[in-house]
Amino acid sequence: MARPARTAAGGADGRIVPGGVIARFGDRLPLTDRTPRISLNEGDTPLIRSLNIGPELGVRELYFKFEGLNPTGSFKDRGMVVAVAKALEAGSHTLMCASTGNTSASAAAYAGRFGLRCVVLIPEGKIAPSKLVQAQVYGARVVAIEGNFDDALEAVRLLSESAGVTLVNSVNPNRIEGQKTAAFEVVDALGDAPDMLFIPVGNAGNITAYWKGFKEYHADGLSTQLPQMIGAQAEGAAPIVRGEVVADPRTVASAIRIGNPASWEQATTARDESGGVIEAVTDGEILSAQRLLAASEGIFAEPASSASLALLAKLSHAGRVPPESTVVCVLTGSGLKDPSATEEHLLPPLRLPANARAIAKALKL
Ligand code: AN7
Repeated sequence: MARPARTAAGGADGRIVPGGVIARFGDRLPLTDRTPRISLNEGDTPLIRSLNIGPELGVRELYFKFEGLNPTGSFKDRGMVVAVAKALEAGSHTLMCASTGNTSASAAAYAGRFGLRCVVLIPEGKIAPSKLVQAQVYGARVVAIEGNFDDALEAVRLLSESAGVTLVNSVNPNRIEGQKTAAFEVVDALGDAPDMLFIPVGNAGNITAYWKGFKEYHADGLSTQLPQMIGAQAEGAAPIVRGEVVADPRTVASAIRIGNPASWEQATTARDESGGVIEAVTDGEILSAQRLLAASEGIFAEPASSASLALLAKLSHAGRVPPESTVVCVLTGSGLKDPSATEEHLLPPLRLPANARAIAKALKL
């Protein structure tokens, strides 16, 4: 299948070029003639070259894959569009998921657009308020359970055994298929795979998907190498790092507050096949990486996303990132999703009278 031009909307003739992951990468996705070619124009996110952090850390080429610019503000849309297309093809009437927030927002958006019912289970009081608002405004039925994400996932696995209900967590292989397209975009943009890819790890679907994507492109001769996969977990929610389930995961990065990742084994396979590591960063390291990214690169990513940069900073300070490396940090979601975690570390606004001279004086202009 020919791949349409990268521009989101329209060529010289003003025609709207179909956008989205299915239009652009359909030949690498599990589609049939009956799969509807749906889209919310997800994917095609920018790979932003670092201006300041790379040189500060002594990394020759550092890039940020900013997935916060997807239609619902996170990488989940790439996988959701494929999972929903396949659910429509199968004749499902309901999407169901457990979520720390972003999956529910994404599922709800596609359900609304494509006429499906959506039910999401969230851990009560544990998801960022903006993500809950998103799920609600897109029209999902939100059920808050007493328990954590892992409990919610267990429940939806059972509930989705009913006919006509499709589970759209990343245990659904179509989610992984859609999300692997981010790896394709990284290779397309760089002309080859990077040396190292830093990525936050929660339920571990995304690290699984990127690794699959890199391997597929490499097998087809579209890259000369494979990256080391470097996964970042939050210290209070680091089951893979510790090698055991965390019964009561805790971290400011609510998106990755997960104690028993569904794709645990696939994540360790990605780590081991690629010669990478999965390590933990503290909440303090996550929040300072988030502020650094915003203040010195102009990119506002949510705390979970900033874990990838936090781990890069940690490893490079320890001399574990060769200076000539090409490094990509995946920034999985927008900072606007979860500003509350950040607010307490910011300078409050200056309070002044509405008087230009007084303002100029206070600011030493
Ligand atoms: C911003 O929405 O699990 O390792 O239910 O929202 O593939 O789980 C979100 C996960 C990283 C971790 N960054 O990805 C959910 C959910 C952000 C996220 C992850 C999530 P996975």
